[in-house]
Amino acid sequence: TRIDPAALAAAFPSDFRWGVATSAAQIEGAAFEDGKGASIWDAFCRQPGRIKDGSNIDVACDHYHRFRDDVALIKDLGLDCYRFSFAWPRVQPLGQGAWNEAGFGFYDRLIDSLLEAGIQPHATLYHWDLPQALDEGLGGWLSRDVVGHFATYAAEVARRFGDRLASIATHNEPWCTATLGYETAQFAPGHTSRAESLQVAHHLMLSHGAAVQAMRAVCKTRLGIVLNHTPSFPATPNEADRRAARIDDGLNVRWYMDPIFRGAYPADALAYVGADAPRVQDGDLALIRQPLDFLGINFYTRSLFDADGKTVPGPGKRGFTDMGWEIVPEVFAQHLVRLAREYNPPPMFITENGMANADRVVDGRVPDEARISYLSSHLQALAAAMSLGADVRGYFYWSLLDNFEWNSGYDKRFGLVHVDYATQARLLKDSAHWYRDFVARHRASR
Ligand code: GBH
Repeated sequence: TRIDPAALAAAFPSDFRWGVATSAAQIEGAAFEDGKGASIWDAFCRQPGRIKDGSNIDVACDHYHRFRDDVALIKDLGLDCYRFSFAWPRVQPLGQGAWNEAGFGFYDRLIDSLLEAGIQPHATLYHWDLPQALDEGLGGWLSRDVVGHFATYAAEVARRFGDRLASIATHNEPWCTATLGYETAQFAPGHTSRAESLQVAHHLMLSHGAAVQAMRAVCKTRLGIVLNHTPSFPATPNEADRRAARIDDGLNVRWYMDPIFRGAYPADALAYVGADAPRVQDGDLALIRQPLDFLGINFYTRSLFDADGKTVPGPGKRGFTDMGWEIVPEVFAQHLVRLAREYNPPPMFITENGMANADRVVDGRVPDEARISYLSSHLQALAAAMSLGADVRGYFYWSLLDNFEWNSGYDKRFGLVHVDYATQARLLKDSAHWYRDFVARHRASR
């Protein structure tokens, strides 16, 4: 059954905002231009075997040089807002000390061109591209010293750009930085220790708190954080599976939500990790628990657990994306309602939601029907969650462009806009046309 876009558009409040999201490392390229320092992802891509297609991010979508065309695409789609990230090593090559004026110049031009096009800029400070010098010199996020360096960087961005940004998020998905970077080695810097990952998670949250405090002193912009939530379910109703899912919920959702909104780590997950628990100093939890103006939620899928750990779900009702992630819009709705009830969070934004699809250009079009149903079913779920009390103010589709999908390289395509990497040609997929029409309908109903 197809969803009626007109009825769906009318379900959203008139001031609801529509956008698309990207991140610096995934699209900018120009990895070593105009004084940019190396990031841990520039280094990770050069280690054999880390990236599935052996690619790197030296060029990516060449957005650094094509940003005006990309802003024109966002305008052409009729969107209200755009979420992007600052590359820390572009503006401060070593992660401490000297600023790189040429790097700031790029974001200055990007923000101005968005504002000229009538698009609200929403920035993220850290979308995984730590300056490599901080990793080599200090041990990266394992070092508590990086907390202070991050706050200094945050304050400088807020001081220069705060009055032109609609919001600033400190971190994108700290769970990914900590777990995939330091425990499973799928992401940079590729370590394999749970104890390290939990210490890193603690430093990430400390750096969030310190950055919010430092930015409050220099700007009036709305401040928040972006968390990735992959709700955990038991594979069967038996007690062992339910316990495994509950523990994962503690390590993924509550490990971040509880310190930020309740001032404590979740007791059950803390007991479960035992000696791997982070070293926490007096005052740390108070620093982490800063009042926030918004909470960004990134939602893609759920995960399933049995007593042995993560397990693959059986054939789902709606199938799987090209990442092998189960398509579960009803979980999206249910989870947002849970967050509203259990945490009473500040206004939420869906800062990412989307799917990878094996897209191909066919006669000058990209027929990505699967993405249209993913998008429309998740928007329907979002409207349902809002009617049940979730206070959500905006939605950003991930992503504007096909781009560098981290350890998967360029093989996975998440964009509304197709990128031909040989020529850098951009082509609106059918889903982009659908989203444009949908947003126009919503605007007409305002
Ligand atoms: C986001 O990460 C990132 O912010 C963005 O940069 C990225 O391109 C985008 O999503 C697409 O990946 O691993 O099979 O158990 C999302 C990362 C996705 C991690 C879902 C946990 C759980 C499914 N999360 N994943 S699985």
